[in-house]
Amino acid sequence: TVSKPVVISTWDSGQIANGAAWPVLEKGGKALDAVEQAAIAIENDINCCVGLGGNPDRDGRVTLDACIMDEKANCGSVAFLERIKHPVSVARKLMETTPHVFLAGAGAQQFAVENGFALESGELSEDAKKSYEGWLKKAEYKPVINIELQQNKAKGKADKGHGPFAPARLEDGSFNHDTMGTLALDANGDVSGMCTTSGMGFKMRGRVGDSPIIGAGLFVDNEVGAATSSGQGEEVIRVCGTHLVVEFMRSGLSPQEACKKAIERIVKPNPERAKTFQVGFIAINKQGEVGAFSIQKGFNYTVTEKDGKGIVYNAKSYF
Ligand code: SD4
Repeated sequence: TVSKPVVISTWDSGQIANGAAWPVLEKGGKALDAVEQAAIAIENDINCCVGLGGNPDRDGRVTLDACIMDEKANCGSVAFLERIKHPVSVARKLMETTPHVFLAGAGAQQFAVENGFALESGELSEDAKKSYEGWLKKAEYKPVINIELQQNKAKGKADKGHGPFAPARLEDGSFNHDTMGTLALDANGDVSGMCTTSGMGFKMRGRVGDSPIIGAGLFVDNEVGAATSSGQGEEVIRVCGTHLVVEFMRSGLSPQEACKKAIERIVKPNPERAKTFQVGFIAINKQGEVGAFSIQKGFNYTVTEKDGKGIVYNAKSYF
């Protein structure tokens, strides 16, 4: 039996994304529209890692990466996009109105403005300003795994995971990962997905992660299912991570087994080094089964089906 509709998003902040996707799916709407609504909701939210409120690059500017893919293998991506509030909607516009699939930087911004997207001020959110000032003090460039979990532990607080509910903003400016990826299977049985992020906080200017790259941050194949990722994008790009997850599902693995095998592929060449970064995958198949797997503990995801309630699950992990 196929369970549908269903929507799955990265992190517990996926409750915001799924909450916006569900009304579309519940009415029998398209997975593509549902995942775009998920993106808009999380891009409107002020949080460390998605949208214009997110952490800036090391030069103090917020640069956004995003993509979207539908059941017909149509896709659109934008990278290194500045001062535009809804990068996934720009990616969708590109997908639907041009022969291209990927625009970057000034050209992506020009395309957005020409298509009626407002050019925002480019000012940092209060939170981002604080994080950036903190980061500038040391300007160290070192990822810390699930840092706010560790901080919560140190403060004797319960582990709350990532997300706008427990923002991964750090006074010393260390950064963490909280990209929003959303996958939906609609009532018609079609799959679509999106991925949106401000990328790695305090990244080098011009750095692009996995999130806008089809096959790395997101992949959809309507015969099989879809996958999306969060974490250190460089490691996902190296193995074409989400394409790999979908191919593993095609060969018969469940979404969770497929995510696990893709994580193993990342870890295998250098398990010692893999201890120093986080990657998490989520996936959905055409039966509406979902799954996830990460390198380190602390990755979670939100699933919404039937009653419309977003339930948060902890992913199993390699270490
Ligand atoms: C990136 N994968 O830019 C993204 C970062 C991320 O939560 O997941 N942030 O590498």
